[in-house]
Amino acid sequence: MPLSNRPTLTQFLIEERRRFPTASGQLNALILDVANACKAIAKSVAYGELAGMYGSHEGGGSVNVQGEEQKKLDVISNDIFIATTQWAGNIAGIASEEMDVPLPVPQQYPKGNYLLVFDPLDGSSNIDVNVSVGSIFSILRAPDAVVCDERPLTSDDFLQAGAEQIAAGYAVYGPVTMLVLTVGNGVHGFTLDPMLGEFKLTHRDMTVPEDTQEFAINASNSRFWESPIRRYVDECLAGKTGARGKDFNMRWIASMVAEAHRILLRGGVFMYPRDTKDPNKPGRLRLLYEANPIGFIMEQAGGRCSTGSVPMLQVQPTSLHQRIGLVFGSRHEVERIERYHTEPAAAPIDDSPLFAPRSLFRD
Ligand code: AFP
Repeated sequence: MPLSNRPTLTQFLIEERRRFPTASGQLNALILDVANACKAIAKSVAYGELAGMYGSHEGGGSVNVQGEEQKKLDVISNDIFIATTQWAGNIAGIASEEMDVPLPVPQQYPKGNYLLVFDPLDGSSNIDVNVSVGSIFSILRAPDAVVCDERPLTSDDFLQAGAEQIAAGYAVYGPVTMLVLTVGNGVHGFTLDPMLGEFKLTHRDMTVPEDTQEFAINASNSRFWESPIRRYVDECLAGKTGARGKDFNMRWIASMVAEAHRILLRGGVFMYPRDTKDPNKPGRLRLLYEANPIGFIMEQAGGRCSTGSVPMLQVQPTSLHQRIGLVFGSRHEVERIERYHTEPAAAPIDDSPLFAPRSLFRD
């Protein structure tokens, strides 16, 4: 299709809104503000070292609430998200990976009907080595009492199950910048035209293939995995000669947005499961601004997202920066992993020293 015939994100959103004649327009306006934030971050990422974007915030030693080192671009991206979205009267508050507590909309701005939650730059430990990174966002409804100024915003206002999300999406800053969005009516991908500065619809109704022969997991954690995950990965590695009867390929970018994007386009399964590495961290990824938005996208694209045991979107959050085991991607593979979590009978085979790698019963 010629470039000029492709709808812009604005046109797409206006056409979507026609399905809801009573809608206020705040949601569309907020999504466009988020898209503007992503454009500004894409520009910063693209300039890289030319604009002094690489390296740690404040020369190192600066950590976020997760105890993770903050990169310069983490902080810049967070500031861009806030500056771009808080002024317009579309939101009542913001929560971010980079902020300990939620940020209410400053008094000088009107409050809107939504809460915005985001990871401003996922995969930022890859930024200095020029690997794809991204931004992830989730839009929730704000409680009426907060919108009407009857009470202040609290962290608890953000503790909504993923199924309550109104919209979610991510931008991936790769060889091209793309924005992938769901407002609960399928998943659609927009490519940034760098000359026009416009997102154009290039991928309508994205769907995740139900089957796959590709998986993604950080295998250096294998000794900490629970047995259902070890069983699944062992079976993938056994390939044609094992229980699955087919060979699998493996990918690990260590940038979840980039992995999600690959899986959305060609299938696959991503696992950052709950493990025993650190009893204080049940999983590495965060429920509200990583697992839930990616989960909403996967489910809307016909894929599946789970903690390994239960559907992600049904989990009731208990804290703002809660971590959780995350498995998502091609539906049949995620269902298989969920099934392995319900089949304790299968686990002893993995756990038995007799069947351990390089033991009597394994070659
Ligand atoms: P950063 O934003 O700190 O780079 O973390 C990104 C991330 O949470 C997620 O995108 C990756 O899947 C994961 O970390 C990879 O990290 P490890 O493989 O090093 O555990």
